[in-house]
This record gives sequence, C-alpha cells and structure tokens, in this order.
Amino acid sequence: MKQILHFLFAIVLTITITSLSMAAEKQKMKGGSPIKSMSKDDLVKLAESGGPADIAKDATIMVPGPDGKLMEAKKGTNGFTCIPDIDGQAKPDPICADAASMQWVGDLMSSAPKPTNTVPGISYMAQGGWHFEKDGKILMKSEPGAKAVKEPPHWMVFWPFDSKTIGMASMPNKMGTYIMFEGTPYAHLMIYQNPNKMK
Ligand SMILES: [Cu+2]
Repeated sequence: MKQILHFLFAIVLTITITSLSMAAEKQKMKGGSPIKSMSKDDLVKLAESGGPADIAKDATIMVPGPDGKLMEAKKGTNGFTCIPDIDGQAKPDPICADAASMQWVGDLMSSAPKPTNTVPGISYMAQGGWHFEKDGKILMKSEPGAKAVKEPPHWMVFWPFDSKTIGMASMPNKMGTYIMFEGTPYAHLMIYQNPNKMK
C-alpha cells in the first residue's frame, strides 16, 4: 500500500512539474520579448526592418545596450532613426522615425503635456506594431487589465489631427486609416499600408 502511495505521489509530482514548466514556456511565448537574447548585429538588422530599405540603409541605428538603454550602433545621414523594438512584446515592433517623430515620441515617453514637434513627423513600422486596449478604447500606455492588440505593417503621421474635422474613426476600421489617441494632444494618423510596398 505504501509503495502504491509513493508511486501515485511520484505521478502527481511529475504531472505538476510538467504542467508548471509548460505554463512557464507558454508565458515566455506570450509575453517574453526576444530582444534581450539577441546579438548586436541581429538587433541592427531588426531595427532596419522597421522601414523601407532605401530609408533604413542610411538611418541612424539605436539598439539597447547591456543596461537596456538605447545607444547608437550606426550613425546615419538621412535624419531617420531606426530602433529594434518599442513595445517589448513577443513579436518585436521596430520603427524608423524622422527627427520630428523622435521629438514626438520623446515627449510622449517623458509625459510632456503635448508634443513639441513643429513639423509633421513621419514614422514607418514595416513589421507592424502593438497597441493596448481596455473597454473598447486604445490606451496611451499599457495598464493592468489592458490587452495587447497587434497592428499590421503601417506608417504614421505625427501631427495633431482632429477626427471631427477630417471625419475619421478613432479605431482601426475597413478604411485602413484612423486617428490614434483621438481627443488627446498626441492624436496622430495611422495608415495601414506596408512601407515596404510603397513606391
Ligand atoms: Cu499609432
């Protein structure tokens, strides 16, 4: 009898350990960003894949260093900057942004009351991106209970668009264009068009 109990206990333990490690694996696939384990060369390639090749090749490339802070991996000449990942999700979302866009993104990151770029910024996200949704609305920052939603390859215009004036939706829709962060100073135009297929 004791032997049977030992045997059963061993089975239960094995099942528990197996399901725990499967859960950990699933978690890794779901939320873990592969960025941390990538080589510098791969990070540069990933960053460059964010924009059309003819723009990315002359762009400044910034990649996260060992401390996670962005550092310059390559100096560019065309005013664009490419970064390998902005949302830390399982599928990285590289971006290639011009100077006005970098200003806009910097303002958003530092929670400035409004963006300070003085000309419209253009940014490419040729591998798509992510946004966070809660209660049917797009959030400016992820928060508990929000779900990550994949955006297809697109490009953006960082300029204070007003959806009422231009008659556009504030959520993704069949038109393939919408105003993200509608009703805030950070409203901007999202265009679902693959930058790699633009002429
Ligand atoms: Cu956007």
